[in-house]
Amino acid sequence: MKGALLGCGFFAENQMKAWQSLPGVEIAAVCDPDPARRERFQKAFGVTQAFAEARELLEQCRLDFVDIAAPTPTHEALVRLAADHGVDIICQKPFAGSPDRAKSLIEYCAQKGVSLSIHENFRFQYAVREVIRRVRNDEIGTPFFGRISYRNGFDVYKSQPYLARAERFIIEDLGIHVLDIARALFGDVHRLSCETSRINPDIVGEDVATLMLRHDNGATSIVDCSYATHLTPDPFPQTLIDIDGAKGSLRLTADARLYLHTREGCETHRVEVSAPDWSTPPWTIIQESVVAFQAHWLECRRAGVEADTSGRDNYNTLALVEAAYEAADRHTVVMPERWS
Ligand code: NAD
Ligand code: 89Y
Repeated sequence: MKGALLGCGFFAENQMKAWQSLPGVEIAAVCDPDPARRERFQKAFGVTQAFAEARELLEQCRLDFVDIAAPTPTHEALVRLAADHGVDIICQKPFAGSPDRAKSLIEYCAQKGVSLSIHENFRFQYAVREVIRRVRNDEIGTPFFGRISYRNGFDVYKSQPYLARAERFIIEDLGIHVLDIARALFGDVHRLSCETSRINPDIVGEDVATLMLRHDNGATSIVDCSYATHLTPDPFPQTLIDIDGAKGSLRLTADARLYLHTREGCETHRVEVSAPDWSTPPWTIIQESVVAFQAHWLECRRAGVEADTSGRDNYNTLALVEAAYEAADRHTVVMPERWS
């Protein structure tokens, strides 16, 4: 399978290395308006062709798919362009600036007969996958409560300086992943409330958010995120999870242990990842999840089925982000939009 990577920036490097580690797939071209970036990628990863513009790339290369790792404001135009050229699409999160824009992209891709999948990798982290697997396997019975928590003081602005300038920061950039984990565990959300704060005075957007969600299945979950929490050791980029179910409870802790409590007692499972040989701590669990997501996408593409994080599925995650900002702004409970 032949693909092209659109965007040669900070996160694209993980995607490139992950593609190179997977059998039967080749990144035949890259594209970035910044010559130094595209030339570095072309050289470092032995890519055949490099372009300044996606239009030129799509006109000249015969491809099966594009992998969009460019900044969010470019996603819409790149998705439409790729759909016009009849290639399948993977797009980084958040794939559109609003649920309405997302809906029009999903419909456009459907009209053009191409698949749209979203690079939503956090639910593919090994420890998170293990929690999801045990919940779906009914090991704790029907869940009635969850807390999905992401709190650290890591300097994310160093590698991603645009985050410090974003008016919408932690919910749109990071909370989107944590909300997606909540959906993967408990299903879609009927209503939510949210409060936010900005603790770091040097950034524009919110760096702390606390949400309460009521899921369709009756479970309540708390999703909380912070980039203003000083801890030693710093748990970045781990997501910690507590779930209580009718038959037992699960606790995913920062030492990569998963505790399964039932009436019979407690089992402890190590949920450490086997790191890709190119991984760069502390990013290891995220980098492994990039490989896992891309492997899942390839498997689905080969089987002709939708990826778990299709555009349609991710619409409902994006709608939670929008609802969270509305709830925080109006200090009220909001019923999120959903794909129908
Ligand atoms: P970045 O700014 O480091 O890289 C983006 C690159 O895209 C730059 O090199 C830029 O020159 C290039 N670019 C700009 N316009 C383009 C266009 N029209 N066509 C092709 N390339 C273009 O940003 P980043 O931190 O790598 O983030 C990129 C995307 O990845 C964002 O959507 C971000 O939210 C997402 N991201 C996801 C994760 C994750 O874990 N899933 C982590 C970090 C970033
Ligand atoms: O951009 C973010 C993401 O998607 O995962 C972590 C991150 O890199 C910083 O918040």
